[in-house]
Amino acid sequence: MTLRSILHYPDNRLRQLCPEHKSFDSGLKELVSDMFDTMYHEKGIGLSAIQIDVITRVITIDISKEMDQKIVLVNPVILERSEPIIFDEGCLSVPGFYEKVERFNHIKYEAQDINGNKFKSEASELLAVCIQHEIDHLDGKIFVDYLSDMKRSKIEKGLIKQKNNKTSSQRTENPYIK
Ligand code: QAP
Ligand code: CO
Repeated sequence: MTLRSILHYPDNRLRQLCPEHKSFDSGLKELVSDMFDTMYHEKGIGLSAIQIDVITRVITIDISKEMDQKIVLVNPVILERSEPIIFDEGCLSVPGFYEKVERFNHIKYEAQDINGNKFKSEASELLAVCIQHEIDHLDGKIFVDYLSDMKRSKIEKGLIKQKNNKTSSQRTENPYIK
């Protein structure tokens, strides 16, 4: 069990374009294991490697209540998109803020699994939205980019304030807030 600290908006490290992931080895298994540990610990449903400062195209997802349906997507690509849907989104890198974002309700996608095998699949609703949200991270995008300047700056100010208000004793209670 290894928890990694999560980068928070507006950290510029979240703005990098992640390169294709190439090594399907024990290093990837360790990364994915740490990502699930961190994601479950923080009560998330999706996490991309860049959120823990690993700049590569790897995503973990689990939208099940029981937290027993792990999905790993390496180098995911969306092949087809359907009608739009408006979804209330949050993000582990934007803690405490949720806003409506327009996404696609149904997608067909391709990815590699943890062993490097290519597969195609489809997703709808929450899972489809989650995949789109996480692929955005791999391209340096965050859901707040879709909001009005006013909403985005409100969130940015709120998070900077949150960070500045943490004393060192509070910091040891929650190691994920820098
Ligand atoms: C992305 O987001 C997502 O603010 C994954 O205090 C979100 O796991 C896809 C979280 C919505 C589809 C719909 C956020 C946890 C988790 C917070 C997350 C928080 C604690 C967000
Ligand atoms: Co996110």
